[in-house]
Amino acid sequence: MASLPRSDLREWLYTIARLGVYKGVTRGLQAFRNAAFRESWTFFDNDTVRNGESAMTQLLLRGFDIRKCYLETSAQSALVDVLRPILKSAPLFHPTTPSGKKMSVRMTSAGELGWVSDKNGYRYQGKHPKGGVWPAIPEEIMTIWRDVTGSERAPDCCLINYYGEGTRMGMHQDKDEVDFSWPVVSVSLGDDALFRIGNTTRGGKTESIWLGSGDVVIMGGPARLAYHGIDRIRFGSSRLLPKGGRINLTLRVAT
Ligand code: MD3
Ligand code: FE
Repeated sequence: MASLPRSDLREWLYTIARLGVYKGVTRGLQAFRNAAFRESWTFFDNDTVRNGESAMTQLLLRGFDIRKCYLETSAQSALVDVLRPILKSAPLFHPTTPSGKKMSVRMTSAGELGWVSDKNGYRYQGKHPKGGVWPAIPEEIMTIWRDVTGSERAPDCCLINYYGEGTRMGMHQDKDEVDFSWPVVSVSLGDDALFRIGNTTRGGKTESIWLGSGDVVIMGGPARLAYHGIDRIRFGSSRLLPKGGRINLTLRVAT
């Protein structure tokens, strides 16, 4: 992978704008350009060819390391295939918040631990709410973790979120893990989602980016405790999942 000199920034920004990678900014490309110079950026040309051109597909935004199109279509389908038996043995459920509100996202987990939420609070536990142990994290998913984190330690939880039409996820921090020095890795499959990134305290300015099928995001360092959420999905924008919607996998070291 070749690193691009900073002088290629302008062209890169237009490429991104054309691909629709960065949206939801109030002043369009200008705001994006300003953001680009405020942040530290890494440019890669991973030879992703779109419309006969090579597109740069990594961007660093507030410490979020975003790999657009990390998985090609065949790898995305293969992942959906390995998820099918997992969803059979550990069905998706609607968690409720400790205050009793039903969350609109449906969830389940793979790994030694799964994340659950009910009237007793948020936590990781060894069993599905219906009682069974969680299925193992498939090797295909472990490989993504190893490739993007280079970490010796394996994640002990792969949270599986399903977003149907109208599902959203409010701004929150992920703080139920024991050690925040481990990164969290997210894999998006299916419909596009508008992902909002905030700060390590509630409120303040936020930035949004569309995550598409095959995109991978690594949250480490300062990004690990940033507020984030999903404002909406573009239901039906992808044909990966037969019934539509979006699956997000998050790999975590919980203990
Ligand atoms: C930043 N999921 O499961 S993925 C979550 O698309 C969650 O389903 C969203 O927020 C989703 O908790 C966003 C990106 C993400 C995931 C976990 C993080 C960002 C994160 C943990 C810490 C910091
Ligand atoms: Fe989260």
